[in-house]
Amino acid sequence: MSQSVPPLSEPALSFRPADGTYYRACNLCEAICGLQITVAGGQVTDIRGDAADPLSRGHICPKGASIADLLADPDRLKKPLRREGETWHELEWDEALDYVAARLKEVRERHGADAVASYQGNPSVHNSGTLLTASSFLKALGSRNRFTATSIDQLPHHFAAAEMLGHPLLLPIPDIDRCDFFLMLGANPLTSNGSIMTAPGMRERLRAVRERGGRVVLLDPRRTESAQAATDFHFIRPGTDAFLLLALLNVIFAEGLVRLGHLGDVVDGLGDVRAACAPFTPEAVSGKTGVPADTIRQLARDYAAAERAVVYGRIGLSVQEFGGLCQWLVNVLNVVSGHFDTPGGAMFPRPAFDLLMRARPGETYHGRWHSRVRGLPEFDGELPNSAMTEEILTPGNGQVRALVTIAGNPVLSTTAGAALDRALETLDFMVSIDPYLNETTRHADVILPPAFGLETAHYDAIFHHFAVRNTARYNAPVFPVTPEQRFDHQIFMGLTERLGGKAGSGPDERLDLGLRHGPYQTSLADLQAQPHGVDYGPLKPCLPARLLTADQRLKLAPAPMLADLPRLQAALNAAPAPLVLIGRRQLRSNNSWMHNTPRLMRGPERCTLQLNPADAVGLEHGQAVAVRSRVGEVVAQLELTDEVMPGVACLPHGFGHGRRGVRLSVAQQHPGVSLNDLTDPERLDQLTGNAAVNGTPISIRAAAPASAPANGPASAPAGD
Ligand SMILES: Nc1nc2c(c(=O)[nH]1)N[C@H]1C(S)=C(S)[C@@H](COP(=O)(O)OP(=O)(O)OC[C@H]3O[C@@H](n4cnc5c(=O)[nH]c(N)nc54)[C@H](O)[C@@H]3O)O[C@H]1N2
Ligand SMILES: Nc1nc2c(c(=O)[nH]1)N[C@H]1C(S)=C(S)[C@@H](COP(=O)(O)OP(=O)(O)OC[C@H]3O[C@@H](n4cnc5c(=O)[nH]c(N)nc54)[C@H](O)[C@@H]3O)O[C@H]1N2
Ligand code: SF4
Ligand SMILES: [Mo]
Repeated sequence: MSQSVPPLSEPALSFRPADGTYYRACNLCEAICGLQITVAGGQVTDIRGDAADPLSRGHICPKGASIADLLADPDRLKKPLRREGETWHELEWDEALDYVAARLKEVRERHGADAVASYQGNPSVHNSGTLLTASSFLKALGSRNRFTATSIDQLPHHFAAAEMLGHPLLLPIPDIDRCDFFLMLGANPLTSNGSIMTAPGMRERLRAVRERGGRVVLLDPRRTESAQAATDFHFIRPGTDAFLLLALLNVIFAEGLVRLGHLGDVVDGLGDVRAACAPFTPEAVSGKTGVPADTIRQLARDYAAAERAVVYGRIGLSVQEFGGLCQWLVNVLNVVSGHFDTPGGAMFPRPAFDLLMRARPGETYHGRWHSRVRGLPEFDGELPNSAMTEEILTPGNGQVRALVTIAGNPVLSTTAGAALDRALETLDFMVSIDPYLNETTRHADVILPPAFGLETAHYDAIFHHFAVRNTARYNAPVFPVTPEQRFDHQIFMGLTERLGGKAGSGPDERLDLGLRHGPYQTSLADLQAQPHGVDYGPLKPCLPARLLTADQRLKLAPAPMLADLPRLQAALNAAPAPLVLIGRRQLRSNNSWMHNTPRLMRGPERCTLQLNPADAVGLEHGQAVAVRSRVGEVVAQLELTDEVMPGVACLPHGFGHGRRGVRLSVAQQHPGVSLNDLTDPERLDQLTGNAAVNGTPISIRAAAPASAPANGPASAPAGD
């Protein structure tokens, strides 16, 4: 697939790339597609998939084809800004870094290190500079109030990996290219392009499964784009997957289908799992899940019998009240059916830059401290982001008085965003490291905007860990930066030094060192000489050698999981809410932050509330409806469709750009409303602390159309 790109209108680039063809990995999502970028007359004239990339093999999506637009965006910031009241003034970089460091120190000296909180968003892991240098800065800050987007995303995966395998990053990845039975829950890779499964071109990969006679089974409360690529699709009620997974296990144990294969000697806890799933027969869970008992029983048999099969559960299984149990049970299913660490099953990549190289066996990652107000447990150095607002607003020792946001937009991305929006106004100091003046950064005292995207060198230090094939790719920047610009890593290193911390070496030096000592003993120079990427072949079995538990055994039944089962059992008989809300990713979005790219925003209104006609008594397609939850209300346009199952409504996240003071001129023409003005910080997976944004109970009624965009959504008075 290729998409030709018209020349950018009057680019704001004073420094242009030389004419020619450039190869560069896309860093916008987890698929890390290779791109081929043509520059003529100093302008990008074409972007297409790099057919020679051994992982992405020419795949590209509309976002990748628009990646150069970000750099020409007139709203994008290049110099530090300082806010005085409602106006912003430019600062020189040294002046800005000095000022920020001084203010952070002041808060720390007066109120202690924990008074300075941080929030790191998703693009931090898509930028090698941020990924490799922000941690030194956070260490220099020395605060226990560290928040990230992880706890509204994949925390349950890390939790299960840490408990079962000994390290949060030892994540099993579906070996999709060799599997013949792909059982997928709570994921929509045809839209998201895959997550915790770096597998660009999922449409083709799933077609290949079908063409070799395999099956693709999908369970989701919405008949998604990915359902078109499935051989079997079933609706499942939001938040009930743990019951379904236990019932699958129940059948596997009851019918003697357990096979551990080469892991037979290293697995602990098989008996505990057998006991845990005993009460959950297909008949016992069918009413709760909405999946017929016969379907569940047959699914278990077919999956267990398949030679090369894998269960894969992604964000739909994580951002719910039983996220930790779900991700545990996904792993258990793969292990007990002999589909773990074997070709075509769940496998472990071996990246050239291996973040686990220096990991010590037997580390503890969970509950070493707790949040001040609600006592929520830390995981891997972070606290649940649903605790952020209360930590800012609740007076007392350790109250958060200053905030650093890094590549994040928590006002739109985290629970009860409207409340956080107001809470940010009460801070003594806030700094945002971000190229945009958006719903979150508008509250900052200072914005430090980095050079980003095609302006940066890129090696994907994270997503090769999640890739379905072992490859490596390093690319130099495509666009030169102007003397006034700084990279994320320069900002972090500058602040670290000013705070008296140790900045250490820059990202390229760190990468080079890691690559030299990594499994393929390569180097940055080697990779740079092969700009399409290097292929190290398919994934290989590696257990038990790669396990990082203290005794190098695989823990099938960790104590925290078993202890969480009574909570699940109690939910089995609880009456379900009549109507619950789930999210909806869209191909031309990237969470909250790519709505300012004109070519991605063409077409009809996207921020609609989908509802099954059976639930729309007295309401009409296209009308405005007020959607109310325990924490807020928004007004959205109603879209009636049987794509969503009865009892479920669906709204995309990442909209809500109508707030005052935002400088996103395109996004503001399509403001939409924020799903997270409805999600509830009290709804958590109690095991892991992950936010349960899906399954939020709501009610709907007819409403007057939403007020003019400039005034923002009705629910978001947003303290400005
Ligand atoms: N209800 C609901 N809520 C959700 C989700 C959901 O499914 N439903 N999904 C959740 C998930 S999975 C995630 S990951 C989060 C995302 O939550 P966040 O990470 O908080 O939000 P993003 O919208 O990704 O915002 C990214 C910010 O990074 C900036 N940025 C982009 N590139 C760079 C860079 O290179 N350097 C720096 N310094 N900044 C950069 C952008 O301008 C933007 O402000 O949202 C979560 N929220
Ligand atoms: N185009 C685009 N791509 C993206 C992003 C984006 O915003 N836009 N965001 C990126 C990020 S940060 C992430 S983390 C990944 C996420 O990647 P995916 O996990 O593939 O993301 P989603 O498309 O949200 O798919 C989740 C699915 O779970 C379903 N679901 C909701 N609740 C439940 C439930 O209780 N049970 C089950 N079984 N299913 C449920 C939803 O209907 C949805 O189809 O996508 C990444 N890629
Ligand atoms: S799928 Fe992801 S990595 Fe590939 S081009 Fe699109 S945004 Fe970039
Ligand atoms: Mo995410």
